[in-house]
Amino acid sequence: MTATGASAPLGIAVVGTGRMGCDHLGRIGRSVGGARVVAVADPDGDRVKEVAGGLPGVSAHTDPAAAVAAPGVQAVLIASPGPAHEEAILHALRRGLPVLCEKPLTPDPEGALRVMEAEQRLGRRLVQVGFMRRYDAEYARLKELLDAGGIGRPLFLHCRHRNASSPSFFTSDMLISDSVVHEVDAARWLLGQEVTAVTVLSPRPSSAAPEGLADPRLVLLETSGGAVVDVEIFVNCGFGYQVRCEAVGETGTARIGDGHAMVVESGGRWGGEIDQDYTVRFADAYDRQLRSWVAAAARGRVAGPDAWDGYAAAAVSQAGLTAARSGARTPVHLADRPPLYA
Ligand code: ISE
Repeated sequence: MTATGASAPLGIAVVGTGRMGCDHLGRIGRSVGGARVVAVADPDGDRVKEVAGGLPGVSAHTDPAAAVAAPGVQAVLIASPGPAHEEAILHALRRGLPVLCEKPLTPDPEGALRVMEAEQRLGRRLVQVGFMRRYDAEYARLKELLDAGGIGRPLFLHCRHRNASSPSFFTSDMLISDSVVHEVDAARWLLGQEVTAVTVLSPRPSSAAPEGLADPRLVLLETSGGAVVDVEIFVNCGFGYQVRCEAVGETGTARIGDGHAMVVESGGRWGGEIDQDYTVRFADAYDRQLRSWVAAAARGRVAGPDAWDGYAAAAVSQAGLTAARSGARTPVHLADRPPLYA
């Protein structure tokens, strides 16, 4: 506790100073109380020194383990590339530190199982996964409606996930493992069900897609409760960033993501603007996610999607990649859910 009696801000190490890492750094300084960055890590020594140089009192590291062990670190935010997540998480768990890890938790289910084994050895959950749509006001309202039976038993979720353009490093697999993974978690969360099978259909790629990128794709998810989820993933749609979800139930439908922000009527025309990027469309969700995590981490708790959610999403993604290659409906095989994640 500080002299004023206020609890001292939670000291956070941020691992990864790429686009999302720096977005979170700005968010911690701007929109989240009760937290401060005390260490940053990135394998690019020049970059991490530059980033830390703009943050008073923050130590710069190229080794995630050193950042996690730095003085004053009480929690770890991981925003490095997916393949690097597991190592950084295990460093934090060895020190008993709460973690917020950007999605995907790990690139494959085997890595997520190792994370869960480490938490089970600790006897408590410490890892939260960055499925931030759960903190979006529209998704939260849709979940509230479905939970209340507002449209009866859900039969379908029709999802549309569109990016204006994809980064140069984006691969056909990433449409599923890095993008559709959001709909996988959203469907599990909205419906309270697991995904049991995946089918992937790919039309002739858009002429706007980079050479060799299977873009767009249609991903069909079957659920343990008998619902069917269809996801159009289109990462070079050209017109903006658009995420929609329409739930169809036995007694009605509910749709989010129409982006009814300001509508301008002028000169005989009407129209609105479409966000161009996910950090804009989901700015509030990222803020709420981080505030919720900081509050829970300060109590040594996990309040949002946990390592089981990250594991389930990784298992569905792996089945999706298999389905994309084979063209066949591919079942999802999950391990038994440990009691720690009940
Ligand atoms: C990105 O990593 C995200 O998390 C965005 O929400 C998603 O729309 C985008 O396709 C991903 O690449």
